[in-house]
Amino acid sequence: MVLITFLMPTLNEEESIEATIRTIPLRKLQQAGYRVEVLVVDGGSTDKTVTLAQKAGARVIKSERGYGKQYQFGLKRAKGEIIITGDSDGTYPFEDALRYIKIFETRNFDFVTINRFAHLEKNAMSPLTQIGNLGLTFWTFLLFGLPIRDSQSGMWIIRKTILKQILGHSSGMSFSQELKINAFRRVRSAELPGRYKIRLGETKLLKWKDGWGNLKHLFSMRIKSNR
Ligand SMILES: Nc1nc2c(ncn2[C@@H]2O[C@H](COP(=O)(O)OP(=O)(O)O)[C@@H](O)[C@H]2O)c(=O)[nH]1
Ligand SMILES: [Mg+2]
Repeated sequence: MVLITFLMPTLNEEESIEATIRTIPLRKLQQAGYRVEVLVVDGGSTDKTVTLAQKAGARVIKSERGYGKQYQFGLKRAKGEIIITGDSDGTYPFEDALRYIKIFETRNFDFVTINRFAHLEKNAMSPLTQIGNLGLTFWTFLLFGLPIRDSQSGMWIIRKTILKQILGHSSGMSFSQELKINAFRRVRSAELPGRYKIRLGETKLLKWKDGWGNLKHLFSMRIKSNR
């Protein structure tokens, strides 16, 4: 029986963590013959996130703070042959996991990323964040030729056996684009359309700092990979 790990990073998400875990279609997946692990990588929450995640059935591990650091830490410790990721804020469609896994398996992908812009719910992303996202995606295309619509999506499906080939070095938000660039260059990858819902709780994104940081990261990655 294939084991699937749902992996989420958390940083003070007490308002959303339980609801997010509850969107994982446990029964449907089990009926389809899969086993499920829910893994939360906490970056030092000071609220009730950890307790609530455990109560909702997750295994919680603690790592250094940082979106990238937490993912590096968690991905290596995930037990599943297939890993599905997403924010712990209710925005990504874990409900649709079974459909995505079926596509992943039948088409024999190693890496899939979900395009949030395909079905973006009203008010789920501010106009400024949308512009920032599209700008970063455009530069990812110009610099790396990546044929995707959403370079900043945080919902990925990864085959554990190819993880080492695509893990980058980013400790912050640029982890997401680095992973995609590596994946599309090195393994069998695709982008599939998905939903993006209104966030529960407060955003941790520092729009200007993270946006600018990601743009600089794209250029520095480009320069390094020319060497
Ligand atoms: N931005 C950010 N998110 C973090 C960090 N550590 C964990 N996270 C989690 O990573 C996810 C992404 O953050 P979020 O505020 O939702 O960013 P957004 O989805 O781009 O608006 C959330 O589940 C956070 O709880 C961190 O250091 N920075
Ligand atoms: Mg989010």
